[in-house]
Amino acid sequence: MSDVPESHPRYVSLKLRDKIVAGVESGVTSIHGLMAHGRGEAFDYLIGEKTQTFAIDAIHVGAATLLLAEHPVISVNGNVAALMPDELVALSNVLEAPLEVNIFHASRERERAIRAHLNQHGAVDVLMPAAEAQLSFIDSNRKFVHPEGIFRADVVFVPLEDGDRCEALQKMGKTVVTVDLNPLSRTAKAAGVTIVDNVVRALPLLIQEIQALQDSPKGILQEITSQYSNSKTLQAATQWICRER
Ligand code: PTJ
Repeated sequence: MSDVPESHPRYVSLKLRDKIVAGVESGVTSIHGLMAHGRGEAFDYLIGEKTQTFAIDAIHVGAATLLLAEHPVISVNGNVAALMPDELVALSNVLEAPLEVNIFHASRERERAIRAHLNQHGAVDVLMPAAEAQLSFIDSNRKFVHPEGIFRADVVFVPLEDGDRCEALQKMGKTVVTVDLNPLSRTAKAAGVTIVDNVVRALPLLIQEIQALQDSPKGILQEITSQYSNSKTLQAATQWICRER
């Protein structure tokens, strides 16, 4: 870890970089994760490094969607595991949804390192990809899933994705709730609900929103989801980024 002084104007951002670097060093995060993080940083800069209203609205809908799910599953890759292990476990507990390791850059060792990392942060059971359950419409390593996890899920929470699997999951009739700082990405466009925000800000807010909505009648949750348009959210985020300041 670098010794960034708290007084540094980019303290928060630099600490996040430290987390990703630590993730790479401990075998949790792929080396490619550094580039993905940098791309995220650039978009975060453009949205003012704050959770904007388009994200707050999507978090509200994402929470309702996850609460309505019969079999929600939380997909975990090397970046989100390094950044937010405690919050992933908290989300899994509040939703009573399993965490499932699913990575793009194939590595058995890294899958095991992610599981061990989640276990160290309190996860009891972490589902792992299995050869016998494969997603359709996708050729990458992400096609291998757990038969009782993503394979059977009706709603999958997929923070920080690379696009292909999100499209495949949607084609298979599953709903994807994602967090992606880039409103132009394939994931953002293919998902049912896209939270355009940094996962480090969005995840605590999503957990709070799920707690706030969890005793709501099904009809109220259905009303929340039925009024949502993901393309309008992406349009709002893109307009926000492009507007003159
Ligand atoms: O662990 P693996 O092998 O599954 O690999 C994970 C990464 C993220 C490396 C892999 O999925 C990948 O290459 O993703 P992409 O195609 O770079 O897409 C990542 C998306 O997440 C981009 O649209 C980024 O803008 C966005 N992003 C990066 N960091 C954050 C983020 N979105 C929200 N919060 C972030 N902190």
